[in-house]
Amino acid sequence: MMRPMPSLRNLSAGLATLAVGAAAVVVGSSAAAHDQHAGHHQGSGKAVTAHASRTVTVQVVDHAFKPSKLSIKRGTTVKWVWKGRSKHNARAAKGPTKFDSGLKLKGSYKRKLTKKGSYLIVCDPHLPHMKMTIRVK
Ligand SMILES: [Cu+2]
Repeated sequence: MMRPMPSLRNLSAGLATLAVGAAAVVVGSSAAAHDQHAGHHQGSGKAVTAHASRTVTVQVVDHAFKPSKLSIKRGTTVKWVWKGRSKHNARAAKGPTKFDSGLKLKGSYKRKLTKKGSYLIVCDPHLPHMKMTIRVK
């Protein structure tokens, strides 16, 4: 986190995006490792339960969401990671809750989905074809 990675800035946008993705994965897995570690200690059940929800990653590419269909449990966090060269957004056009990542070129956007139902996620600049569905059970 504190360590600057100046050499990565000189790489192509695609590689930089990959680096961002890799960094995010490192953060995610260290958090997961922490949770696992906590799970080995008896008596920390409440805290572990609170951290038990998982994260599912959706890649935002030119011009599609991958995967385009998700079926997840309530409480799962969906993380969209931008990988393309065009700006995209991830907006819940239909569903129990509404949200919008805003137009982005890189980086990521996370949303914890706590309400059951069917969500239609669209990218506004690339409608009608750039969309995905998420079913929260
Ligand atoms: Cu798009």
